[in-house]
Amino acid sequence: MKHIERTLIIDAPKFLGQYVRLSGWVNSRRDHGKLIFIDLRDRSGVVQMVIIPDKEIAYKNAKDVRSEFVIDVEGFVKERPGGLAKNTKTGMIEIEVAKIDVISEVEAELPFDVAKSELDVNLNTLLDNRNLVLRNKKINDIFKVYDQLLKSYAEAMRTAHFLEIKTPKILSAATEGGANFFKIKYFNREAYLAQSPQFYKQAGVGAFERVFEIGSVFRAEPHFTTRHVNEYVGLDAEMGFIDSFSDVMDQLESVLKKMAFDISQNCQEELSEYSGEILAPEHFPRIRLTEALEILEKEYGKKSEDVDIDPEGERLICEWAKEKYSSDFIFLTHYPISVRPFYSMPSADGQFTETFDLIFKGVEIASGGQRIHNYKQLKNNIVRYGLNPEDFEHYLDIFKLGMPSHGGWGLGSERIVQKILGLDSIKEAILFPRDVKRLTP
Ligand code: AMO
Repeated sequence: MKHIERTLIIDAPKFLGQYVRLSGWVNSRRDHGKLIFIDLRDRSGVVQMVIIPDKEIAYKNAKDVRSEFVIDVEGFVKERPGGLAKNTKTGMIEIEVAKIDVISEVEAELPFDVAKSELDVNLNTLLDNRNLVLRNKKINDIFKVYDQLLKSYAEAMRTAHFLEIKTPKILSAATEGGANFFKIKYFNREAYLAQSPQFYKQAGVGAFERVFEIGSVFRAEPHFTTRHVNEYVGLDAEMGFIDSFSDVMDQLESVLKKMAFDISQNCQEELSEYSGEILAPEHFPRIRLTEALEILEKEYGKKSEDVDIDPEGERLICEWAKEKYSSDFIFLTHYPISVRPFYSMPSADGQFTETFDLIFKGVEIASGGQRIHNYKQLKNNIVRYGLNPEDFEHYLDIFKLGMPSHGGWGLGSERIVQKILGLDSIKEAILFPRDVKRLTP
């Protein structure tokens, strides 16, 4: 027979009465003695196929195939008798198979049925069997939402004339300081994995005014939480010639509104599986951190020892914002100098900083603010933070060459997806997550 082109399963109904070729994975197989039914899955959907004994070779092959075998099939698109399964996109048809070729077999014992609509397994099983698990439709769909998120972010940034850059991830010094860096062997020297693109995106402002990056960030945080991993993908941005850090919040707000809009428009099916919804009002509420702490004490009886907010406080302040402003987002502004990095612009009062965190559905998804752009002020601040300016020689160089006022943010991509879909752990929103104990698969 003449070679015919592959048809995607989603398009099969358009070929009613015609002969087509489909390729994919065996989602399930039911042997009814005389008839064999195979549900075939490709990237576009699932379709029922029926194999009758008259087609001897196809029937023999169908007897041998098992779940997850990859097969190539030819057959006729027929109306499905009884019009069953009308709720699926291909439920009105079935394929009467004429020919089955096995492309590859399954050589392993399958630990569970990945075709089930809900995989009733724990997080470790989900992560240990990642290659199989990612084939489950509901889990596969997490990454369709993630894909839309990345696309919307890049589009929003380009529309606002930010240039996309990629910065080095192997550094001679730990960017953000602290203890949460990975030291690596770099030929005969020591090096560090980038804890953020902070210094390089600021350098980007010196050259391009507006830059953004979608890139890996490495944090040696020994945390066992639902919101931390040791490698995540940061959505960073930095913009020059700002009047204040409100400009940065305005820009971030407009990016998130576009991401929320695109996802609710283009990922309706995926959201419905997770009952995900996003409340993104015209203006996200913005309150000072100290005000938030007062609200927590007054409304929820929650006292804070320090001028900072803990995860429980973030959860409660989001509850408050949802009730008062119908918003899943809230900006907390003006963090004290003691909890912000040395490059943060101090406020006029000398106690607080021109910085913010953005909290979404109970979790911090972004940090940002205005940066110090004056060389002398920055150098003095490094000393004030008990750091050695010599360790920041190359970073300080940027500020000797003329720098505009500027600010930016770091936004965690996986936390957004986790929170939109209501996933218990951030790790479910990552293809192959890395945590304290996990370096495989
Ligand atoms: P920060 O350290 O707050 O700021 O990080 C910014 C955002 O990155 C995400 N994030 C994480 N996601 C998963 N696992 C982790 N371990 C993790 N750590 C952080 C969060 C967080 O809000 N240079 C500054 C940003 C800036 O000011 O531009 C920075 O890195 O969503």
